[in-house]
Amino acid sequence: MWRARGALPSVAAITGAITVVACGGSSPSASPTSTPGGSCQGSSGVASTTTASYVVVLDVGPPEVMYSQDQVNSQHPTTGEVMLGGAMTDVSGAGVQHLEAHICNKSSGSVVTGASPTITVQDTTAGTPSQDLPVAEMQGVTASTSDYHYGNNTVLRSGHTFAITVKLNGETANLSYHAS
Ligand SMILES: [Cu+2]
Repeated sequence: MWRARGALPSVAAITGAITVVACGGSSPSASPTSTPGGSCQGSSGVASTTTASYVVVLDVGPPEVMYSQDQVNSQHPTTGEVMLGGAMTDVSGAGVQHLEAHICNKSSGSVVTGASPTITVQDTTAGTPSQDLPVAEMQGVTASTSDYHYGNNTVLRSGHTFAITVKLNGETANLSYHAS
């Protein structure tokens, strides 16, 4: 985005501040804060889709060891995730998975942080009603904000297919995941 220094006539010649708005025209006024530099491309995910404004990448894996920021500061873990908001659901038993949704602004690629998406999970194999996933915010203990994501632990029964719906600011991302 920035012009090379060599292309500028001289520092003294730049007297007026020029504000370059990268994507202001497409940002809704109620947009949550986001952090430039992050990317949903940092995670391959198990499924991904786009809405009008966002890229949503779904990741599913085994439960992570979760830490508070204080614990990270004192224990210096090298794996696991730090809780940034919300709370993890106390689920246990077979089929417990860590479900996470990474959300980025489609226009800029920046990671959407501090938002309040909703996530619902429906077992389409069993045909049971969709359930709300309590949304916590977290990121890998050694990761940057590029890993910031929303999600929780939940039971995803092996052999079943799940419809996972992420909604943010009136936009809906429909994703599918088959638990092997
Ligand atoms: Cu997580």
